[in-house]
Amino acid sequence: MKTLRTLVTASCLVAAALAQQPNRAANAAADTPRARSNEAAIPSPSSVKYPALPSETPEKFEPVTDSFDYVKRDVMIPMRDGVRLHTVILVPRGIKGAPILLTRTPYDAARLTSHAESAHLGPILDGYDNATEVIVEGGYIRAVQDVRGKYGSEGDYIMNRPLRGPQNPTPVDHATDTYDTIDWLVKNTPESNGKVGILGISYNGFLTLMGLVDPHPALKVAVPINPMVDGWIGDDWFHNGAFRQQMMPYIYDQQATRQSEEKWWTSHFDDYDMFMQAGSAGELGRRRGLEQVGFWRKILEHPAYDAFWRDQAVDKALAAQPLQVPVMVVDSFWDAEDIYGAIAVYKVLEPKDPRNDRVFLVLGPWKHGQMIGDGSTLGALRFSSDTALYFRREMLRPFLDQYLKEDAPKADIPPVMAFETGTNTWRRLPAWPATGSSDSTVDVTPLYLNAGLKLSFAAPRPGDVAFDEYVSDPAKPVPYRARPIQPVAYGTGMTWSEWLVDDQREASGRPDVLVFVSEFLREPLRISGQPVANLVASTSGTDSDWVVKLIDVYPDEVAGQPGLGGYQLMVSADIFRGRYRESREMARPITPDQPLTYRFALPTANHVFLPGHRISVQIQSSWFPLYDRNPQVFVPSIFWAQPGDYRKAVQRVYHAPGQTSFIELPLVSR
Ligand code: PG9
Repeated sequence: MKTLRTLVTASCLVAAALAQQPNRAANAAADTPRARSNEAAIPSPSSVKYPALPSETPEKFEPVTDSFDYVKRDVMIPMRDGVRLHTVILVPRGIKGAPILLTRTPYDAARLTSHAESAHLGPILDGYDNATEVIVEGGYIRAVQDVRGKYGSEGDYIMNRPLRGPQNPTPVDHATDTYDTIDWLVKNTPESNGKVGILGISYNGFLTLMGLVDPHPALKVAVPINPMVDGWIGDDWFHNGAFRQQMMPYIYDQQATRQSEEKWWTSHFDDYDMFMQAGSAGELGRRRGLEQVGFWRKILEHPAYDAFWRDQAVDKALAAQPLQVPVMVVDSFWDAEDIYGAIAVYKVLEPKDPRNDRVFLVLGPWKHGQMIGDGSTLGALRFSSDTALYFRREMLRPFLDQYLKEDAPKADIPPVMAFETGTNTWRRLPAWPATGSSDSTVDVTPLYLNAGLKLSFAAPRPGDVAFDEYVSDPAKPVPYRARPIQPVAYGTGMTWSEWLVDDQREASGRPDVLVFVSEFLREPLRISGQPVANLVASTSGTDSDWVVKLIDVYPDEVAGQPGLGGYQLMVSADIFRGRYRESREMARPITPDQPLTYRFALPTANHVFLPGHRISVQIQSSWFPLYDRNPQVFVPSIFWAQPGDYRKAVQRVYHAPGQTSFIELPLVSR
């Protein structure tokens, strides 16, 4: 046996040699004759003869998990074109005859199923896209799969891969991938009862909807939550043609690399400054190399609602499909990302359900995805109960059980469960939009903009001042929230997802925001459905954006919650890019100084303006930097507007007989 001395000498020799070993960076810099001569003095590890000191890390470590209450399987499921998709399957230990709950995702299946290192299923699932109580208490097998081209899966990634057809000439899409996945799961999961449910939020909600096209017979139920449905009209990429440039980092992170390890970088604490410095979204993308990414090139090529967007609108695709699977569509009133999708898809599915027992709708007082978290509050709003937990326990769980478990009772769920904000009450409704009932009617009622910045149900009278005006200056666009403006991010302290309930007082004091206000309400005023903006407006420019916000103005003082005194809650709001006034498919210049009508729907609401409150409507021509600036001079593509293109414009909003501006309110009168 080597004496200790020998061992010590040898190890000192090696340690000394290694200590002189310059690091790789130093190596690169010090590749000089002197350094090279040193190299000759340093023995290569393989030539040093010294007693073994074996590695303490085993060649292959085998976790011992037989104490876990679940069995985790990492599998590669073959699709019909040979591409294999990475899927994590979590089987509660010892379970038999259990249904499978599937979520397909571009956001890393491994991450979504390892929120903790735990011997228990609950903690590893706690987090995005896992309604944990439902899965664990419901005794479900959980399957989460990377879509093709992302993370552990093979194949090519296409953002929101279109269905086979004009935008997808290949024989595969998310419908076929879902079918093939379900087929494999029910054949290779002996613990299952052969029934599969699919659910997901946002992009994963889009993927849930894709499973409804030519569905596998084992697919028994689907729950699309806040789904991406139409990226140009009202979901993530544009709203009525105005580009949501704060989504650029997402595109970069999502598509630069398969593992999404290449990340967009920060350059300003205030996103307002970053986007202003670049000038246009196209220029910002160019400066950051975003044109290497296919989806960004497609966005640049398709600023209008052309076939590229129309062909992949999910509501239009599903309208052409028979309904074969029961669906619960889940919507959030204050969804900062996909506020359009759920209602759009519900509108095409509901007519396929004449017996009112296959298509269900839940409308919650939530931000994007909040229904799987805590639903007690949102920003300054308090809902008197955990509305999200109530949804999971009293709606989602019984709905899934009914279709996935042989012995489950019929769920006691009406066709529509709509939370009524203002009164903080769940309403059980037979249809949506609410069409009234035995003791109520819903009438579309114009709420008019009037002279003196008044709002009233009385139309303007002859002789009233005909319009109000403001100057819209692209050099000082209206911030969509108080500065410094955070990026679209979700970590601790990041409040992007709550911005729709920011206090709108912040904007109301600006000279380039018109603010119309009603009298104090003496009676509750209920709206249930989508308000529709009808503006008669002119611009001195040849292009323009119009932002319309319907706002609940709280009393000057609110007992019990002083911070709500005078609070201006945005109940429903959206933007419209004027160049698409005549046609979404074709941008056209606006005739300057010509009062023209702009009509566009605002997001769904189910809200009561309480007595003592007032109704307000704010109008402005920028919502920055969430939306890119309109140069207010018609250019071929706003993505490439040049600094000299951006011009001030005088905006006029008319409220005169024959030129009335109003909001169509879906008024519920009891
Ligand atoms: N729909 C969400 C999103 C898409 C694109 C940009 C930002 C957010 C989501 O899938 O989470």
